[in-house]
Amino acid sequence: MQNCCDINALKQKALLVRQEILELTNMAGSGHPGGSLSAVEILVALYDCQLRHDPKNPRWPGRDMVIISKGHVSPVVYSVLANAGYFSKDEYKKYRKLGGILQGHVTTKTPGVEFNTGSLGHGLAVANGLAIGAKLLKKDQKMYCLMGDGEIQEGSVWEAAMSAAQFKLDNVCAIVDYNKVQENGMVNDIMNLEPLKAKWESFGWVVAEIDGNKIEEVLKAYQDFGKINAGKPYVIIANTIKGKGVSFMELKSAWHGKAPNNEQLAAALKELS
Ligand SMILES: Cc1ncc(C[n+]2csc(CCOP(=O)(O)OP(=O)(O)O)c2C)c(N)n1
Repeated sequence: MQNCCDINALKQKALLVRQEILELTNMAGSGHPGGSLSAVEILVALYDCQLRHDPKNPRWPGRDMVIISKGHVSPVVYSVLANAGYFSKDEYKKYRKLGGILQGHVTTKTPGVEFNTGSLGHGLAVANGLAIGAKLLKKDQKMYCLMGDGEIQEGSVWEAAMSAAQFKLDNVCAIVDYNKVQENGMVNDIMNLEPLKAKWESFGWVVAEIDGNKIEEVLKAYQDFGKINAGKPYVIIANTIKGKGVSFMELKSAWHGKAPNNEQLAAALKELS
């Protein structure tokens, strides 16, 4: 387990991760910056302050596990993992290249990635299975699952939500990156999720609803996990902004799956700094 839970240090880390998301997608000429930028604080706080893990020994049997169910947000995942020490940043050069360990959607080729994802809607069921396994083996392990708001329109997510409550999986923490935008437009226009908190509660979950781009709120939500949800699964509804930090990307579905060109990269980095 590693920790640097100083708020200013975490904010600096978040800034660095945002810069790397933009650089990685620019270098590859493709990728998913929008839903990566929204999830920065969620993953920085998780890996730096909450998770029991050992980047030098990614398969340590006692570790907590993270399933990146919205597997297209590989830029934020790779930046957070590299900065945690799972692998060298030299690998960035081969992002989205054949033969590299950093593929466009996350795979277990990458140290620190637990499960191949990309086809949306499956991660929560996987986290549930891991959580049941940990309970059967009487291991104190926690399972985290990051999902998108467009993703949770999938029916399979709600089957998994039901079963987590049925099996009393209080070692599962789902995180919904509620950035309000999916691939082709606004979530509310395509398939409205509201009332989202009441939906999860009615499925038997304990819900924390927060501003997911405020590191202090994200930390508090993680700290409550395991304390206030005895016998029930826990979900963090993280209200975020798609494209957070880059004004011309914010809340624009056009930046869901498009890389910035050199000019756009320069403008974005200038704004972030
Ligand atoms: C089953 C499935 N259907 C469609 C896609 C194509 N797809 C990739 S990302 C995406 C939008 C996801 O939206 P959201 O979950 O809100 O992601 P975020 O905004 O956080 O990036 C879609 C439809 C997919 N990967 N899997």
